[in-house]
Amino acid sequence: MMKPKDCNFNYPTMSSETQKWTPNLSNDARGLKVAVVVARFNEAITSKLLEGARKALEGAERVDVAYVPGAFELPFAALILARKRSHDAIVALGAVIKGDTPHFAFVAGETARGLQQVALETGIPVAFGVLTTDTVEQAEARAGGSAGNKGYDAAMTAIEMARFGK
Ligand code: INI
Repeated sequence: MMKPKDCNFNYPTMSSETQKWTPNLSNDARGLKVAVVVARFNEAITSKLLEGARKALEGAERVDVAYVPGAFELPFAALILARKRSHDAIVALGAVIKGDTPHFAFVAGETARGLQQVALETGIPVAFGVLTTDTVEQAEARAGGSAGNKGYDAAMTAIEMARFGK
């Protein structure tokens, strides 16, 4: 089996010899152009996620915010933006809260799948800042409450992935 030192490329965690692929783990948004797509469904929650994302992106060269009706529309909007190639990364924000119908599973699953597909097909990183919770209370806790702010976390991920391999 090939040992790390025999590889002709360097992978982030492989060895201290890494140069090109050492990840830049700085939280610094400077110089980055980032698009944030936000679902209006459960707006009381998603507006808090946006607040968190804006905080993480302070200092970015540009932050463009676009709104869509619900989480299900996030992949479409992300694809349109990614194809323009005007941004270093995209942050998708939404809140899918379980109700009494199977709708939740379809919306949550397709949103996650679609966002990953956009990233892999375009090469523009898409951070998944979509809450999928059983209750409104759980969503509130993750949108600036006791469990932090997943919008902030997603924006931090976008910053890291925008710099990945560069
Ligand atoms: N959209 C959400 O963002 N969150 C939800 O919890 C949700 N639920 O539960 O229905 C939701 N539905 C709307 C969906 O995203 C689409 O906008 C709609 O189906 C039209 O395509």
